[in-house]
Amino acid sequence: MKRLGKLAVSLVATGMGLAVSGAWAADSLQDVMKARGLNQQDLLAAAKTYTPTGGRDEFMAFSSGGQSGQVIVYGIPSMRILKYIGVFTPEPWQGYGFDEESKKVLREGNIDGKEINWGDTHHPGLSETNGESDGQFLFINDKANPRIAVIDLRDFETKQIVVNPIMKSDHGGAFVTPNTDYIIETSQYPAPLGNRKFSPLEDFNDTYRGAITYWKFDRTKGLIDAKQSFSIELPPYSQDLSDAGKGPSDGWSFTNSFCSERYVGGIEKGRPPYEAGCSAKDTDYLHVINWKRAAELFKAGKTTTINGHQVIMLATAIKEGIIFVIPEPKSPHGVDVTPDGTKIVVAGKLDTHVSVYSFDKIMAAIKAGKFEGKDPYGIPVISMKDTLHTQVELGLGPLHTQFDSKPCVAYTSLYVDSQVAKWNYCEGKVLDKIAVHYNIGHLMTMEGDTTKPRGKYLVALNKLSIDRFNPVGPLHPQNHQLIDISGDKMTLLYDMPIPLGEPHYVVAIDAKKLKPAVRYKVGTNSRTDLPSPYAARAGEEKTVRKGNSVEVWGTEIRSHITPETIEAEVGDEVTIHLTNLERAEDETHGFTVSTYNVHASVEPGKTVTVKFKADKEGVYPYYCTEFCSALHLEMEGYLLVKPKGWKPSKATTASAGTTYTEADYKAEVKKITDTQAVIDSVVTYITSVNYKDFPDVVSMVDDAFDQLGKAKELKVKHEALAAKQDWQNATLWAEQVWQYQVKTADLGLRAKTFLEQHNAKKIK
Ligand code: CUK
Ligand code: CUA
Repeated sequence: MKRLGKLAVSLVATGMGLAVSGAWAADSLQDVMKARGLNQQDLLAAAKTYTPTGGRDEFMAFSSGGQSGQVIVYGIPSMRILKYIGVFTPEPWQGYGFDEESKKVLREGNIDGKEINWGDTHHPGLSETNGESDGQFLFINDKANPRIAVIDLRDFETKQIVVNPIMKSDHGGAFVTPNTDYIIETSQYPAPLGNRKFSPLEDFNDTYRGAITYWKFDRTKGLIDAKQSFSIELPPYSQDLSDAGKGPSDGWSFTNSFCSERYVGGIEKGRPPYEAGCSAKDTDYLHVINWKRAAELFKAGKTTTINGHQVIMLATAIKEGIIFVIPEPKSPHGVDVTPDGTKIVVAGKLDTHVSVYSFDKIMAAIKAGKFEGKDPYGIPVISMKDTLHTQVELGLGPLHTQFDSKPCVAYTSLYVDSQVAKWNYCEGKVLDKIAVHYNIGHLMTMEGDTTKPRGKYLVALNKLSIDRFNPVGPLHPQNHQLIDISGDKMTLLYDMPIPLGEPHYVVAIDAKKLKPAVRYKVGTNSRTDLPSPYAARAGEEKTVRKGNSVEVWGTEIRSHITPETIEAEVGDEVTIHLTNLERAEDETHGFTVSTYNVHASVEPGKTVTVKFKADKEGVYPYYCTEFCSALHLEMEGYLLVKPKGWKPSKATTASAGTTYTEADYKAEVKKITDTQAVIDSVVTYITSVNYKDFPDVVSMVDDAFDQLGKAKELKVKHEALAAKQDWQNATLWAEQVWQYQVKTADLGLRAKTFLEQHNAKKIK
């Protein structure tokens, strides 16, 4: 115990700035280069990405987590992973799917009453204001089970999952309109809309359909408003990706497709396989849709209700002149509108070209009523030749396109060639190419989907990594390669393995635009952002027994869970609400109960609930799962599940194993006095500088004084017990005073270090 007192003293000494002497005595730069086989180019790349301790990244990237059903957050250029956000899949660290508040969100993703606990995330989309990323929300789709999730970037938590009521799969989501009025989701594999009934493949042309959904986003609520959302019925092509028009093309959206052959496979019946039947034609169809007009038709009620959802039927859309198609070569993948909104870029996977369409020419053809015919469903077909701005031969397997801050400059991934092509879409010429490793899918530039791309960096999302990393078995990580695009020539900077599913797309935003909170208002349900009715403040904790339910309103604060025991009988429903009372940054507590499959992450201010049936009698320890303080391991308690009607056989009082004497009490008091001296010295330092200018420090100091306040009350208590010569209890209560002191000192020292590192100024 004395040692801990000394520990506090030594912490102060380090905190006071007794710097560790001796410069870094390692090798010279030349030695390191030689030993590690690095050349000048490597060093330059390292210098461009290396971020020293405490350094921040210029951009933040949000990557789909592919089959992990999550979102991966990392910094650019350091490529350091910062967070995995649980979205369609339970994520235990965040308690996602293990506490009641998050389960509610996850269960919004049930389909036909069935729990779906995985997702295939493909396309994250950041909210926009006037066509620019605003850093408020992130949306992402689940291709396997047609769903869209909403993530609030104030706390990087998933707040909503909406199920598409008429589709069976989606791929073309999530793409936003320039003011995030709508989030676009497009089906991939055609199926009968809405109904969950069987329909034979022989009836494919008549009963199977694609669709595009425009989800209305309510920015003030931060939620999709399903009632204000609508879809348009589409032919049974495999609609792929979409992009919203911007600037001159705002109000329109564009969707590419493949398998417009409407081939239904059947190799088992001796027919040629899908891949042949779905790529036989030289062109597929680019869908051109006037979504602003469509929204008016929806408001005017020109819809049919399918599975409770409003759908503008294809015949209506054609009649009202809101849908057109243009041939596009060949089995294309992806469609991207240029930042100025004047052109639309489509890359055909099986064509060596990218095709650049002119929005003006498309509008001119529509205005003139100049069509080359109709598709099999009666949609007017605008001719490719009338609308092409240019076609550029880039290489094999062009897929996705992103844009630079430099005018007319675009980057397209070449899947088969394993290259990125840099090219000029105005003049139609190739500018540069760089090899990537290997088989690139999407690529991404900073804010490259917006009206104001930021240039600087490009990330290649490579499907195969093969030999790039230390082998980890047959399942390889993916490889995100960072490429410097600031000069004329692209240069490769860094390989980052992604060890969590297959990311398809990633979006990045200037880190300065993000303003995440560091704590919640005390008592917040983080999933709704509303005050939780289950919050408890210090001293308000209670356990209520009613029938066969036991409900606990508890709190967590260093280093204590209130209550310390929960008693229940076999078969009881146990509900435990916990509020983290901390204000200090990063003082997260966790909570779990042995064998009941519950877990909560309780960040400062958050209120969460875990719930389970105490179905087996026994003794179940519960504890805080985050190493939150020196006495973290002591942040514990017991759930006692008694057999029904159990009565103690004798009057029992819980007793500690050790007995304490007057000498122990005196040693305790001495330790308190020593530690108080440490605290006083820290307080003297903190109050001698402008600590009030640092909100983070103010929170820490508030918390520290709370802890010390509790110590004061207990001083009276242990002294009274000592006066009665109850050395046992006097010693233990004095020890508790010291516990509060340690926490105060811990916070005080952290505040002091923070102030020193941020060059706090002397004020007296
Ligand atoms: S997709 Cu996977 S590489 Cu789903 Cu956008 Cu193109
Ligand atoms: Cu709280 Cu560990």
